[in-house]
Amino acid sequence: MDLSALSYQKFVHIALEETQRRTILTPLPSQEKLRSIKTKDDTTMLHGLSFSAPKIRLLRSLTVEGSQAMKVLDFAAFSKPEFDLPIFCANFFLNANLSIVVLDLNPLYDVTIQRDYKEKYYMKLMPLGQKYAETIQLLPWGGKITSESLRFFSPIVIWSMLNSSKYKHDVLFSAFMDYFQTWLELMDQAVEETDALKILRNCEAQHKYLTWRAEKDPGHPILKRLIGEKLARDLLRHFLFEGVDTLGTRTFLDYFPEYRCKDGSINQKRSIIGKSYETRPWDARGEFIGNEAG
Ligand code: BLA
Repeated sequence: MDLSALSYQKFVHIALEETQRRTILTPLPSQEKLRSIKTKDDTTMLHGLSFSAPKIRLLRSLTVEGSQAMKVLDFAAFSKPEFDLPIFCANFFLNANLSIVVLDLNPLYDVTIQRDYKEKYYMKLMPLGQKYAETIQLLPWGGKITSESLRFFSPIVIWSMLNSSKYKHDVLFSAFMDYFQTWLELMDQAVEETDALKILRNCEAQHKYLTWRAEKDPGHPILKRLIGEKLARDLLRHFLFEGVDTLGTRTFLDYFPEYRCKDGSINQKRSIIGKSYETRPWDARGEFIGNEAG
């Protein structure tokens, strides 16, 4: 597929415009450093933007564009810990053969365990998930995934892996905007928590999520190849998953001890359990129906 006409810049611009209609965005210092980075191959550019707002700790976007070989969008929003809002997560990867889509309001708490959290946010949102996964069928379940990732996904997650000729940029744009508008509405309605213990729990939950992604996100090898190990690490820890070094003190192995090697280092494999969930592991009511063997 010819990628030249496709760009994720529009996604970012419109999402930021919509956000500004509802709140006041303040640019964060991290965006100055990473506003644009030229890659080693000299044709691809990385563009970063990051903001905070009264209820938002971090709203950031990274695009990789330029060369015809690939396009990437990594867009996420994290609320301040006084709110237990889901994490807005859009990760799109596109090359000539393959397109990968992850779009979700990632739950702060594992919804298969914390039913009250699921009720609070997702019961109302099931029709939204159904719309793209079932009704229009243009973004079908992408097949087996890293099992460990699933606990960070919600019942309305769109996970899709398409060959690029089937890829529909405009459908993805409308799904992205639907999901982001939903997140902005949740933000509007969110009431500040005052219980210090609950705020601490929210903080820790975000920290666990950041710790997972800063270590195991599938985009890392590409970022390292494009900009080198050192800058990629900087980008991950101080930009994409900013907060990983400040919101908590527990380490990756504290949260995910199953990754500990005999010598005490972190197992480099993305998954210990392996890939599973061939089909969508939630039903239309958001009940978990998956098992790891499936
Ligand atoms: C693949 N990206 C994937 C996959 C998932 C995600 C689930 C399928 C492979 C797998 O099962 O691991 C995304 N995984 C997530 C997200 C979470 C998670 C969002 O756990 C959140 C909790 N992807 C990017 C960026 C790049 C990228 C920035 O976000 C590139 C710069 C690339 N993702 C990318 C590639 C693949 C992929 C190349 C396919 C190759 C592979 O599986 O390693």
